[in-house]
Amino acid sequence: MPTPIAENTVPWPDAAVARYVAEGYWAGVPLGTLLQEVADRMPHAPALVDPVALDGAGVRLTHAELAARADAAAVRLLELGISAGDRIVVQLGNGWEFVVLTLACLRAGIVPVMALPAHRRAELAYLARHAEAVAIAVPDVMRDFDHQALGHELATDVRAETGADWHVLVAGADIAPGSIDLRALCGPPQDAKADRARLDAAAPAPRDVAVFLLSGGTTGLPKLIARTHDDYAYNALASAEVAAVGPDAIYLVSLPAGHNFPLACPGILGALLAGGRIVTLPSPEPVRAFATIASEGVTHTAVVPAVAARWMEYAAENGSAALNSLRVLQVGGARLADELAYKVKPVLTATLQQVFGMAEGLLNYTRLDDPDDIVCTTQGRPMCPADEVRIVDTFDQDVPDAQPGMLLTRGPYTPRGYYKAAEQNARAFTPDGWYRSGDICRRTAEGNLIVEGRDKDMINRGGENISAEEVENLVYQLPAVSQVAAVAMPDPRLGERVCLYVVPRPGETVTLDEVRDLMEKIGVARFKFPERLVVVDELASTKVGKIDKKALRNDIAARLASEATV
Ligand code: OOB
Repeated sequence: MPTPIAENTVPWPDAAVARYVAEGYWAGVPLGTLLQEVADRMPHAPALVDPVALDGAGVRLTHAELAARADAAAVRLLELGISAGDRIVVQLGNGWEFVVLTLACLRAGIVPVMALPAHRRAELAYLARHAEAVAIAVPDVMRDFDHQALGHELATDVRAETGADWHVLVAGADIAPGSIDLRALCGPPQDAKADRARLDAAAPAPRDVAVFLLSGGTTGLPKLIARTHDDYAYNALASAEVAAVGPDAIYLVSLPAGHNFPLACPGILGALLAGGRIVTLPSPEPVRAFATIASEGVTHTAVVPAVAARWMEYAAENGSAALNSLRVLQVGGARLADELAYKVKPVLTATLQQVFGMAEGLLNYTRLDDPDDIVCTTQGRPMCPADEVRIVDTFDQDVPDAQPGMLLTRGPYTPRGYYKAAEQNARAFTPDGWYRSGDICRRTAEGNLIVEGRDKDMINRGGENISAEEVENLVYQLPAVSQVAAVAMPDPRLGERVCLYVVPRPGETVTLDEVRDLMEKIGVARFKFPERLVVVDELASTKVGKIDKKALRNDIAARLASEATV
């Protein structure tokens, strides 16, 4: 039996709970019930469009159809023996199966662990163990990778370790023996009324965990963030309001759907809860994204800065007529350069909304009616009046406005600790529950935040956060490596990429190919693979003897600059 989730989560203190309830941020209704209520109010309104599903035939569902399928899928999961409180690792591409399965989990109180399509054996095995998952949901094959085969390898390992039953749910046309056909599981209901009655009678409690999000994390292994129904519903609903996502909104999901940003900021959940419609695409690649925005009349979408830049290049060449319906372009996940921000409205004709958020909770948005200079030079301000933000120095003392410092935060949708991670919690949270985001920010006189840098040892590759320590630990498995440091190198397209500094053992050599081959063999997400390797005799160190990453970052930036000028 998996450990009950509550045993490993850090609750909000009673006084905070009382405040969030009294002030109305926590509505006390589980997400699945809220979604049902929307379907009851507007059953015939379109809810979900997956234009590329089923070999291009597409899937279109109204709110009533989507809710009924979610219920049917929930009951089918329960009948497989998966119970409320159990965890399922969800690694699906963007598409209707992801949405139906996620809503099914919310209805049944089964907790999805939101993995990314890029994750491979190392990450998935870790997530499955750490969350004590009872199943994994994967595509058959995606981008030439056989996810179904890997799912079964994991299942074999887990069954051998725990002796427990383990399910591999597969979305695709090619269902191997032993897999469960996710498309059938997410298909139309047999008896919608009975499904609904059964689920209504056993709805999860509003303070129960609804989803596990992944933290980019600064330590070797990713951490799980337990988001409750109450906190995540607020997250999605308040985001919908700030982004003006209402019943007439058509929201395009093209970033990986398991990310907090496209999932709930306002994303899939916010658009559905507002009575709007979502359109899913497997990627934000501009040719299909532009065509889909035009054909589906998309009004809102979310991208990372690297994608915004690509869309602007594409629009400069092909015009922006396809984007006529697009009202709001949210950009977040990594710092958007001011120069690029100023081009969004002229080139893409949509209102820019900067989003500085984190899976740990706090969301900052520029407001749609902010003056251009605020929208284009700041990363916005907290979404909720009850969000608490402090900008502090290294002694945790508040710094005056306009001075850079480290951002600490607490609030109604920012949990007070990671799941099952007491040791990391002691570092990532203060004793009185402030989350140390590791971001270096400045607060303007109007209360907007500007992200100036980072105090955490991570690399942000086009919005994907990579822990330097995780990469270093992997590289240390090469016997020829004496010392290694992973640092961010600047990149015009992605913002940053992973660069390795390596000191080989005497008489040994280490190459980039060897490192990448090793990571491939272990089975690590490709976005974490270093893209440059610098061999050095020693690593610069600080006065206290730690590796001087700042010096290394400056070194690689200088090397790149001098290469660019030759
Ligand atoms: C979003 O969430 P995560 O958890 O993948 O990454 C959070 C971290 C932040 O702590 C910060 O370091 C960086 O990503 N970040 C930004 C940023 N948005 C996120 N840095 C500079 N400017 C921004 N606008 O990335 C995320 C979650 C919800 C909504 C949007 C993004």
